[in-house]
Amino acid sequence: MKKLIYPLLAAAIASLTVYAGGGKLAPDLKTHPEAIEEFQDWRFGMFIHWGPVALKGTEIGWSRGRQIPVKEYDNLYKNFNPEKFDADAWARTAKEAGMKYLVLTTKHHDGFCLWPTQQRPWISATEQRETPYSIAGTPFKRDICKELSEACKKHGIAFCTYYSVADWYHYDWTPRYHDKRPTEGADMDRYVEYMNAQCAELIKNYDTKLLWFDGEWFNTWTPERGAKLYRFLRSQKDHLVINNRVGKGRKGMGGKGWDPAVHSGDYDTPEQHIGAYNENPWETCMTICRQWAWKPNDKMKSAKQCIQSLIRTNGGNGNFLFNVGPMPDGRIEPRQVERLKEMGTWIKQYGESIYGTRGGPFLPSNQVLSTRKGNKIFIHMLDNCKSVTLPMSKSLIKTSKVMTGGSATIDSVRGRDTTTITLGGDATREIAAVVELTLTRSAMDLEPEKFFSWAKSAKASNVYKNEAQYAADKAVDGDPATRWATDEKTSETTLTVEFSTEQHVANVHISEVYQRIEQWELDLMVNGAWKTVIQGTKIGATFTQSFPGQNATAARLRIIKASDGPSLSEIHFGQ
Ligand code: FHN
Repeated sequence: MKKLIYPLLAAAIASLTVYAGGGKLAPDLKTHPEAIEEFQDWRFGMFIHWGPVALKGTEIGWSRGRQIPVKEYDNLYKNFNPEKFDADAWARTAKEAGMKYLVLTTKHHDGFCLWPTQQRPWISATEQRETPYSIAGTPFKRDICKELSEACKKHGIAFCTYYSVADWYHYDWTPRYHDKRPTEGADMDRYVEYMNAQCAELIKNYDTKLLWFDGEWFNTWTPERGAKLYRFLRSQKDHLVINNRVGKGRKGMGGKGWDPAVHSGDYDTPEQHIGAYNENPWETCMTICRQWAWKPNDKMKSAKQCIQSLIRTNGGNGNFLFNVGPMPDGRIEPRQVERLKEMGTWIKQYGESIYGTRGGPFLPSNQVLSTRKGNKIFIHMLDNCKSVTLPMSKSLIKTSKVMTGGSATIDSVRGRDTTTITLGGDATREIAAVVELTLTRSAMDLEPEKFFSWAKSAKASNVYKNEAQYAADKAVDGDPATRWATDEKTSETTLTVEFSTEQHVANVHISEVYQRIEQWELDLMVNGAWKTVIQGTKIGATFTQSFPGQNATAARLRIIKASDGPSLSEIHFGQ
């Protein structure tokens, strides 16, 4: 196979090869290899944000001192009595959804504990609460963590625990958040003792498989404390996975890798969007509705959005952690249970292309995602995508089958190291058609060629405020979460993509943001001259068009008319 990796992308990937585990502050502590492999094999999990705040239907933690006065929020537990809580029902819901792990917010930023911790928080510089601030102090009293960890075990779901570093209830945690209490005498070391003791309880009493930290972004939490906590946790249980929010290396919500100098943790955690393809383990966490905790009549994602988000995440080599917010009576909303069942129905049929796979070997595109396992590659073709040309020789393919039904042809473009899959009219699917390719060799060691992105560089005649984060290369970085943007009222502009080597180009996939483009043309640089191959009008969120193939060294999108500053999240070229 041709070396299709490109300098730009190779450098980007190399920079993400980072210290995992304890990071540079604890270089002797590497991520537990079996634990992280097991985590990556799970691919799909349930996130649960729950606590007494469900009584108010506002956001957990964040509504304390905002929509709900601090005193009222901190006393909600006295009325928290989720009589319909049924751990077995929750675990069954996760299992029927096709989920392999479950992460429960055992303590969110509001400090309330969903297990009968023995630790009593400090409520002033000199005074400890008489009793722990936990489920034991509610009318319900039962140990949610115990019941849920046992139900998970019964149903073969890995029980995992979210724990917030930030604790706005505990006097020793600063900074305060919409909370007028003084900070004099707040003692961070004393808080860390409290936190270590609680994490030790979660490990010892509930055998958590993974600690999902959060709330690390405050400056009172330091890289040194993160590395120390990572070391402490691994001393409690070596076969443990810990996310990168235990340290300080995370680069915002973007899941853009991490800063090795201040990093600790075993995987990256992009939030509320699909992370970019990454060799390192990562997981997107996302809400099924809009709020993390339960909110009456919140807007819920469609089955298509839910299933495609799972596919897109797995195609990028990530896990998908999907969040539900149970109601104050202890039930997960029936409509959310139904939506998860719809995901489970799809996964029951095509889970072979999900579980135990890794992303790639082809870079994610708007409509085509690939996963791989052993000597198989699974090509997911979304939104009724009809054809895709892959940068691999057909000679590598031993057999193929359309898992989702219908017919397909697998052709090699004469004299080229490429293979085109064309689905019959009976095979395209709105959510995803899945084509399984069985190779003559392992799919897992398709090293340099696995990135199917030709762009060496991209430039544009206009970039929004000339800001790097909106530069032309964001349209060819394979990350749907980034975009090339232009200044307001820009009605004409040009984006030019230079290929690293001459390519045979026969189709284009474009994903436009906002949909403002009204007239455009696509040119290819053929034998030193621009040749127009498409004259278009609207583009939209997922545009694909084929044209007679040309051998080209560059492509140019000339936007002739736009209603306002155009923006593209991705533009990909295929053979
Ligand atoms: O502030 C929290 C938020 O409430 C929620 O728990 C998410 C889930 O990852 N994490 C933080 C926001 O990044």
